[in-house]
Amino acid sequence: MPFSGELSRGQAIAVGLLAGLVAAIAMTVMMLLLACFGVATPLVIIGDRLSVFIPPGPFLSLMGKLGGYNHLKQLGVGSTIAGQLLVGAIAGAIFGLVMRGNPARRVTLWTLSIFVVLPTIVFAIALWPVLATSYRGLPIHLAAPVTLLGFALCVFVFERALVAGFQFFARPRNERDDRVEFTPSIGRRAFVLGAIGAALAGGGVALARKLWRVATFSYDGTQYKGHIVQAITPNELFYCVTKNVVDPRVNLDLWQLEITGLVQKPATLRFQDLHRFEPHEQETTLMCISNGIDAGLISNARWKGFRLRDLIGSAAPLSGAARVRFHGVDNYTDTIPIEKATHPATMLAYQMNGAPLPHRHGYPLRVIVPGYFGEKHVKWLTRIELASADAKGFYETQGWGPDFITPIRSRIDVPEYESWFSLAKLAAPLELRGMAYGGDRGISRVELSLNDGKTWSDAEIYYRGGQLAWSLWKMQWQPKMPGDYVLVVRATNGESKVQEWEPQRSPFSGATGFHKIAVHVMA
Ligand SMILES: Nc1nc2c(c(=O)[nH]1)N[C@H]1C(S)=C(S)[C@@H](COP(=O)(O)O)O[C@H]1N2
Ligand SMILES: [Mo]
Repeated sequence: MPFSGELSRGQAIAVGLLAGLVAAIAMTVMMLLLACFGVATPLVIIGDRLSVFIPPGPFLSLMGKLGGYNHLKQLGVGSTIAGQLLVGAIAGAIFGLVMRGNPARRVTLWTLSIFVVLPTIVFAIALWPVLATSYRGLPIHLAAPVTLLGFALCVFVFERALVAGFQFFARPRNERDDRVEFTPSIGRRAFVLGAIGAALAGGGVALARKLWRVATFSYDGTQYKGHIVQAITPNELFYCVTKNVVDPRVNLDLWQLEITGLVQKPATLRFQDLHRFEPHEQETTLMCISNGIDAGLISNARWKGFRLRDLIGSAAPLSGAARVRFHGVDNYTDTIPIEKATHPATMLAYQMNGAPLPHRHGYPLRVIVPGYFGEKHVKWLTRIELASADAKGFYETQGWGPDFITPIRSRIDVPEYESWFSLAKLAAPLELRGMAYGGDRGISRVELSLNDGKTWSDAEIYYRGGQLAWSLWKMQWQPKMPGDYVLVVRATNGESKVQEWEPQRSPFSGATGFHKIAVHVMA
């Protein structure tokens, strides 16, 4: 026996807590480092796993309380880190108590089993559905083992750091001296370990800041509305919604597109292989299911890519194939009926307004499903799976839907809500402008009411986006009298269906109704 020292109960707990905390910091730093390389870590996929259990009602009210989706994500990552540090410190304290009798005992097998193998098994089981996540675009079958390996590495760092940290206290001060004295050196050693922990934490903060700069917080929820609205939304202004904290940056050398499931000829394609399909270009508007009546989670672009039906056709679907399920590299999935998937306007896009698809909009390939809510337009696509039955998508599992076909919508972009005008100063009529969107059925008419819906007159459609895109409208208005005006807009789609409020439609299937604004005219 190298020494006969024994820690008091209190000392064992204190030393264990400190060693556990420092080890948990080291583990968290390892996770942040892996995250910089696009590996999925518990910091984000625990949130992915749990968020599907939050129904849209509580989800929206939570978002309201916290001040938005981004704050919800920050809370998710923050509490995962805090929870990790807490669990690490507690595990360290228990470890300290167990080791108290013989602090310098050699441990490997049982610490490895308890701190590495066991957590990895629990992690694999609890997070099974979200393991296949890769922010570099690894194929699904590789993404899951890489995530698991990354996690095992992180808990291995924890285990090694805990054991080393604890033994740092237990080691005799003088190698030849077998009388171990914990005091007064215990305080000094705690200081040294604490300093190491603080230095590690500093490194972690530096990594976290690096990640923060590329995180989605700066752009998730970007809206496009108001006076800036043009026919085609510039890529950098296009609305954006993502479930991710840090979006994928796909490496084309790792990425592949699989066509699997109920097909006779499953295929795995590299990006360059796609060019054997005939290119196809079209203008299409996308709108998020959560887009409020007056909101800007809607934008329009020209997309270039391939018709999905050409790819599906090349794989020879079996007769039972009724649904097509898309998988993104970020483990986002959604499903559409085969009839919609093989419609000539349903496409896979690799270009947006003439430029390669921006990373945040799904580089290198995304789905475009005209007339369906944004949810179905899966970004960072990596697998197309033909199936017999429906499988709920990411947001659908939360409780969004069940209807994913966009209702008719229109919006007044100019003037702003609660604008004030003075009749005396009006040199020319006011120009009212806005958009109207009819899903994949186009827009045939836009009407405006200046008296809260009592009477209507036609607006001029000055930009016709065609079947799949929004149209833009305008109207000159010369107010005759001062007063408070309530302006309302309503659109008619290409099938003569007039926009309406659908009280029977679930609010989680997208809002219906009319955009109204109040405008005040003074003498
Ligand atoms: N892989 C993946 N695809 C996704 C999402 C996502 O988080 N991951 N978000 C969806 C949602 S909710 C919407 S509204 C649209 C938004 O597309 P955009 O950001 O390009 O405007 O992408 C959809 N596709
Ligand atoms: Mo969305």
